[in-house]
Amino acid sequence: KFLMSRYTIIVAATKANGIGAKGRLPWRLSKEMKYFAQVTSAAPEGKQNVVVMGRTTWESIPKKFRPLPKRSNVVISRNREYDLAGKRRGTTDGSTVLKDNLKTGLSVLDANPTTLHRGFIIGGATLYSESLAFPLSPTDPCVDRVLLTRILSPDFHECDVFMPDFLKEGTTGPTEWKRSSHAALQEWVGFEVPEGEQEENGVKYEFQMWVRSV
Ligand code: FOL
Repeated sequence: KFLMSRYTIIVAATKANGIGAKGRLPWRLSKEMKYFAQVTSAAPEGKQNVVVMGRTTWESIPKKFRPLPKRSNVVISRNREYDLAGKRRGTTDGSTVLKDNLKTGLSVLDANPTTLHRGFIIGGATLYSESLAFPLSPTDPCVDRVLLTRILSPDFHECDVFMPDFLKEGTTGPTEWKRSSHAALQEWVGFEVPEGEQEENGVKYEFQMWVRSV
């Protein structure tokens, strides 16, 4: 194989890059969550996207929502005996596989190009850090896009997990991240997205897309 697929990180983060507190999301933003569901579910007829997540993120998703429906769920855990089956809801909607590292987790997409569409890394801190690190070899999978929902206010000081500051020079390799226009964001996701500052429950946020050429 001479080119591995490219992956997209999707994340909601405060200005200090806080993403979670006490094993859950620090906020409850239903429209923002709908955006997450719509972006990660949108695929051509007959295809599904892959959502790759760490074991802690899997456990943070309410049982009634996991596996995330209409998406192929991949959970990463070093524990090959991790009991996914015992912890998933009893329906046939959605599918879930366990992989023991990010590289093999992402290989699911390359292995099934006719049934799978896009690959999303949905967290948490460990997978965001690993996947933002520049690929060690040209045959390694890599992240070239971040769909960032920037939580503008309040600060959510209770956050106890953070994503790396991918916009700070040198933290995610030698390449430069550039912010896309709102039109480019909408074109990529394939539906209309509200532009500028949004507000829900007193929380202000903005939908952004960042890309790098790799
Ligand atoms: N990215 C963004 N932009 N916002 C997030 O909240 C987010 N959350 C995670 C990863 N990336 C994100 C990880 N945490 C669900 C819950 C927690 C979670 C991810 C997903 C979840 O229950 N999702 C349902 C939506 C249910 C609803 O509509 O309320 C889904 O079907 O996607």
